[in-house]
Amino acid sequence: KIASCKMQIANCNLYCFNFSDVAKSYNIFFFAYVKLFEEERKILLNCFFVIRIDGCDFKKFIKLHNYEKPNDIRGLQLMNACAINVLNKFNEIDLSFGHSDEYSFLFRKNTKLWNRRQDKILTNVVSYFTSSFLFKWKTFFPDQELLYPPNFDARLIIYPSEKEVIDYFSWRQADCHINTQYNECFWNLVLKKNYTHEEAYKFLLTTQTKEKNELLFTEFNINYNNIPIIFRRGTIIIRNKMYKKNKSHNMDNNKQTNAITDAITDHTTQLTTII
Ligand SMILES: Nc1nc2c(ncn2[C@@H]2O[C@H](COP(=O)(O)OP(=O)(O)OP(=O)(O)O)[C@@H](O)[C@H]2O)c(=O)[nH]1
Ligand SMILES: [Mg+2]
Repeated sequence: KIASCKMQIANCNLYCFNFSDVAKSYNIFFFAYVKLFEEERKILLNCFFVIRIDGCDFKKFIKLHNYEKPNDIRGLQLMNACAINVLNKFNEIDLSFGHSDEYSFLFRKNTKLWNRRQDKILTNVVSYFTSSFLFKWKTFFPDQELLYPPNFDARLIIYPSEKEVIDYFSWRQADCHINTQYNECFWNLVLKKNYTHEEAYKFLLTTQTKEKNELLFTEFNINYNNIPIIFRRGTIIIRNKMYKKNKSHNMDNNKQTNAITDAITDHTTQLTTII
């Protein structure tokens, strides 16, 4: 492929002298060699893969669009609606998990979608999520004008077995819990005790989980465990209509995904929808 590419580049150099003539002729074959530079990456066969999308500079987006602090249920419901849209569009995603400005989508091991072309799958998922976000904005924020178009980044991570997939989602769930606990403390210090952002940040720098819970309880009369589970643990959306927690899945083609879902929902995550 490379040799043929080089040959065509050499040929192209020869033709450079007559470039305008060639261009005039609109002969596509003179230019088509540039396609050879394109790379087509395929996702490793027989592996799970996760696509994680994340809002770009959402700290700014959330501030400008007057999200409630520390958590805005409208924002999470909008993200969940976009994720359901994605699951409805791409039927080889079996499970997804989201919190804050991020969502992760788990594709099944034997996905055949677009012959497992990585760029095609990744870009379509993130662009569909983003267009859904714009499309559904007014439903969840009827009184807030969308001031500029938000964008999301995306990455695709390949996992060879159920263990890594379960650990991946456990990691994102732990991240959700740590961020929620931190933000709850931070915004209560700022809004109710008039700390500056920097003071609140410095105050929380050395506190551990237990101390944060005590702070919330003693200073603000907040029992962390009473904060809605959607904020503390995020949201899971699963596809399988037949799915029943902790039941055997003999009738099911997707035993692996069900095992993963069982393991993840054991963390008492908010399970929003089974579609
Ligand atoms: N007030 C408020 N903030 C939120 C809410 N959900 C997410 N955030 C904030 O959104 C930000 C998301 O974190 P990041 O993704 O690390 O930050 P980012 O600004 O998007 O930066 P990049 O992802 O690196 O581009 C954090 O600052 C969260 O506190 C919400 O419901 N209310
Ligand atoms: Mg972000």
